[in-house]
Amino acid sequence: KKANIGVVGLAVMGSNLARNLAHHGNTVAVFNRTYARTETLMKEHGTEGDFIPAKTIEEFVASLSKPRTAIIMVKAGAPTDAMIEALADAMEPGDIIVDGGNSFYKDTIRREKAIRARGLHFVGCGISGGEEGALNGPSMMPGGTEESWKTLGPILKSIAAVAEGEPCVTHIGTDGAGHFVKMVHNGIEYADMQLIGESYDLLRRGLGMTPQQIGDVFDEWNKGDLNSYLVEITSEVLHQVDAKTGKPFVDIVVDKAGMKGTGTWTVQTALSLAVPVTGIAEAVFSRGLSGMSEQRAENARTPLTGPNGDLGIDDADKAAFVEAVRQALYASKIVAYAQGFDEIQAGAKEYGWKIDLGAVARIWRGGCIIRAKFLNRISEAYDNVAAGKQEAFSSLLFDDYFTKAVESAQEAWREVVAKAALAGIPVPAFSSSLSYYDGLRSKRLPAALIQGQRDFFGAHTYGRVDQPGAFHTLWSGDRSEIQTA
Ligand code: NBP
Repeated sequence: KKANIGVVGLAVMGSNLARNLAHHGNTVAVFNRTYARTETLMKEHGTEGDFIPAKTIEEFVASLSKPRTAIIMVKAGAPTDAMIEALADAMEPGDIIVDGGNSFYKDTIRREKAIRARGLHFVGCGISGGEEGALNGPSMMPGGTEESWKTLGPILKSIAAVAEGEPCVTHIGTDGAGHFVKMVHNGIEYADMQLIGESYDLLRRGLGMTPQQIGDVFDEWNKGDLNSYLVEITSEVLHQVDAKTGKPFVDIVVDKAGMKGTGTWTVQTALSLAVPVTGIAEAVFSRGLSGMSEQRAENARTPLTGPNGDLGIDDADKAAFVEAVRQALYASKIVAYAQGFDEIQAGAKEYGWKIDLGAVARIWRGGCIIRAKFLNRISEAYDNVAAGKQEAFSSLLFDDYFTKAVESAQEAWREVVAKAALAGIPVPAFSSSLSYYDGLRSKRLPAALIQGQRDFFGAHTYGRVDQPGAFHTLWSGDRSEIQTA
């Protein structure tokens, strides 16, 4: 018997994915550079389904049925390149190499081109959900050719998370489209986590609530519009008590946020595509600020002055402020997602991908870290446009549902941002999202003045509101205007 799918790289992600595949009736060829890992998988889980272990890459490829399909789950970067090369050498035209790691989409574009030139298919597939997702159902974002999707689609559908009866996987687009969308997914995850963090800070420092009490608030929030995996686990973390000290867990953790780079990629890419993803950028910057050890140590010695973080809200008014924070969180979250979808749209335009944004929102409803009820609203909005039931919108903020949601939340949103500023509590993601919203709403922006400055010092020219063309004022001469185009 031959295997219909193979997995290369049997560390935690690869072995969980291989087991998930085997649990769903696939015959799975498995290979790892160091054979001991393959033996461990067979010993511990070999009876869970049909596995074909291989000692060499040649043996592995020979055990696959055609078109041979193999998912690589090794360390990103050079190891992934090495395994792609080894597989391409051993495979034949028509076979399919899948990279399931967290690769940068530009690497995926490069690899796809090289592998296509050899007659094989290369699929960069974003996989979200971590170890748990790999084993029990991830959300998957494959790129690559339509033809490869014919073989790969049913296999991935067999192991994907299921949300409202639908598997959380869709063919995103050609070459690097899948990894691009996975990158933005991670960026949105950063923004979402930052917004939740700011909400916690406002309730903790601003209102003096305990982590337990705030955990209860998140439990409540999880029952409404904010229902999501991240809100759910936030409550779990806040309710956790440190066994050693009896203190709230959140108080014994060093307040320095780590990051592995996908958030940074999202922002760098957004900058190069000129898409303002302020929520994601502020989230990345805030993690950066938390890690500025030298500056924070200096502040501990000689504190910068300012208000102490107390919002000065009477007990009787605290519940109303908690509700205001919930609304501010919801409105800011809508902005962050709208910006993320803008980035996907800009990427699609730049690289010629046809990405179904409604389908992207749908496959994020299960298996992945940003799974949330709210994604139903996003998929509905894009689906309505696709079905011609609604006019196309340039930003999710102009979709009727979201326009109304922000409209009803905005008074609270403004109150929260203003009070946070007065109390000295940093809310970079809340406030930048609000500024973005107000920027979009503004009939006139100070960009006109900036154009004047640019023309003054660099003769960069400007457009006129009353006439087409490009103009320059002779600033160092008689200040008359000339038309340059
Ligand atoms: P690691 O990223 O820790 O990589 C370990 C695997 O890479 C082992 O199988 C190892 O083989 C293999 N490997 C290395 Br290292 N160098 C190699 C080389 N030169 N040639 C062949 N194989 C090599 O594994 P992981 O944590 O399971 O993650 C796998 C992929 O999944 C990564 O790209 C990671 O970014 C991604 N990931 C995704 C998520 C998610 O939520 N989507 C979570 C975690 C990881 P050996 O046994 O012989 O050393």
